[in-house]
Amino acid sequence: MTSDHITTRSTLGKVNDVPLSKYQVMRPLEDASIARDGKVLIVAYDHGLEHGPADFEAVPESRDPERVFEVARHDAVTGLAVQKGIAEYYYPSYEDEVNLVAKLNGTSNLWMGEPDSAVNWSVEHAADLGADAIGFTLYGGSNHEVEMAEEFATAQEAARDHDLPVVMWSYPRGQGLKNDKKDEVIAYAARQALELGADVAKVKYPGSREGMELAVEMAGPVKVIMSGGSKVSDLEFLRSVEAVMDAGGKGLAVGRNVFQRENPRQILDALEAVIFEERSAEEALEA
Ligand code: FBP
Repeated sequence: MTSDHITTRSTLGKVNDVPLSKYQVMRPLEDASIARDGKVLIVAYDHGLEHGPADFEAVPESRDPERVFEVARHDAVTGLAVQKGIAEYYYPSYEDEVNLVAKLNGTSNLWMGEPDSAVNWSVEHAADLGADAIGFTLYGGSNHEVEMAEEFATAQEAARDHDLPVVMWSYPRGQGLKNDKKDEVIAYAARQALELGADVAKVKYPGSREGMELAVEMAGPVKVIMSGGSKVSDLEFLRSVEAVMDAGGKGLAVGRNVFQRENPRQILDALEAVIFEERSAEEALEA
């Protein structure tokens, strides 16, 4: 959204009567424009780059970015994560209705090397476009982890200068990792987000509430949100989101489980109930 919507340091006040430091400015997620009641529901739509056209086959209308921008106008959605090109073409028409999460790095599926992600735009460029937050992938465990962490540091510090919250797509993967969804691995991913200075850690669902609790504990003040994953049934998906919220998670960043549905607004209604109204998956579906 426009700069009027971005929280400024002067509005952030104090924590425990101690003024916030320059580096804590965006930590209270409650004050960020990408949050509602301290929770986050980001629609991710960078799949055309990350996975290619195959992700749009199930619902061909989802090829059209405008359809997803329209979906992101839903009240429950606190941000839309897209790459630079989509932001440049479409965001100017939606800046009053949609919060932009500028996904700074990303790589196509055409290249099969050790996990890595090119930085495709700068924080300055994203801020010029009116971004409300930045998103950045870190593949911990990849042979490219060191370079990616250095690139993250540059982006994170620039984001602090622009008062933009930092969402880390924290996805351990690489030749050394046999199971990237084990509880300990997801907890490590959440911890990396804390250690490296993210405000929000987007991690894969480890498969249980207990696994998510460990990740939340490891992340300390960093808000942990679940990464959507491939499309599953309404009930299975909502139950995983419910487990994440019960574990102390703060929401979700989701792509395929929204735009691969014929009626994305219906699942967003249900997600609103589970994330913001603390309803169960079953209640959300009955509503
Ligand atoms: P989904 O909800 O569709 O899983 O999207 C979340 C996301 O992180 C996207 O931002 C990204 O394009 C994709 O997952 C990456 O998927 P993968 O884990 O297969 O690389």
